Amino acid sequence: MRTDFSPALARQLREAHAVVAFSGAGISVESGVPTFRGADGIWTKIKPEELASMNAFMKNPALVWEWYAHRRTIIESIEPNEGHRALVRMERVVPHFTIVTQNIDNLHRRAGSKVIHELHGNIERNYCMKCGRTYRSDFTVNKEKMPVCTECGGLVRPDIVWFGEMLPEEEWEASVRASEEADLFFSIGTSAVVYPAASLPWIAKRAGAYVVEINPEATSLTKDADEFLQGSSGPILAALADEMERCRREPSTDDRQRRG
Ligand code: BV8
Ligand code: ZN
Repeated sequence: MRTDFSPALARQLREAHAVVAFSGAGISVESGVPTFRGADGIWTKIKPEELASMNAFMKNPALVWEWYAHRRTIIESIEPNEGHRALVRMERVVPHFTIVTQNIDNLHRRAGSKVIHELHGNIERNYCMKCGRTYRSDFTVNKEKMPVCTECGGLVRPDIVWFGEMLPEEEWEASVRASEEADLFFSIGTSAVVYPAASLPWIAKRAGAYVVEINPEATSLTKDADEFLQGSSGPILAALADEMERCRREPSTDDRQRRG
């Protein structure tokens, strides 16, 4: 188990009152979900605008649905990994713990995290573009025709934020607020290139948070992070959670002195 944390990080693990875990596709790699921009990433095979955009959906909805159905089958067949579970453990011992995820794979929720802001939507949800009625992911799609709403005949689309689309306002504002109030901000498994989500680590840093990046590779954030823990997120998050649980269970030395 890794315990060689810097004194600054060890102090944060012991004392941080408000913590944000900002996650990207990398946290789900150990569960078997491909990333977007990595060596075998999704975007290496197809261009995002061909499938993850409103134009693509209007041009060929069945193709876009099939692509999401394909990703959904991958996601439904896998489990959260030790990284997702480590964040659940942290949430239990930190007074204010917020997950802000760019992922649409629902794995944080399935792992048991409670406070989650989904900036780019969730592959389990779909909605009617006309009346807003929501449909679960088992909503069957008539491949010949556009998927339509049983209530009003409107188009039904995945509840996912495509390029050029606004992020859900409440989720975005809550994420900015949590980042501004964070003592400790983890950026986990994200290339930090998709805006506005990617601006959150800098928002946190400007507001005084200790920013820790967890990634096997350096990213555009690495030079500005307070710490860069290089490696796969699962084992690193598990070791951080171990340390957090250990030092928050035992009273710290100054607690003992205070208690006399
Ligand atoms: C918007 C849903 C306002 C689809 C996604 C020029 C400059 C700046 C911005 C822009 C620009 N041109 C356009 C924009 C805006 C655009 C944008 O940022 N484009 C980028 C690409 C330049 N943003 C938008 O359009 C956003 N909306 O701006 O609205 C607006 C509105 C109207 C008009 C104008 C403006 C909407 C963005 C949401 C797009 N939707 N996904 C789908 O998933 O099907 S984006 C997609 O990228 C996913 O959501 C993903 O979450 C997100 C970020 O990717 P990552 O999660 O970081 O994944 P990635 O593969 O990149 O990286 C994985 C990382 O994991 C790597 O670093 C790797 O090293 C690491 N890793 C690998 N293994 C492991 C690991 N880490 C840990 N452990 C491991 N084992
Ligand atoms: Zn409808």
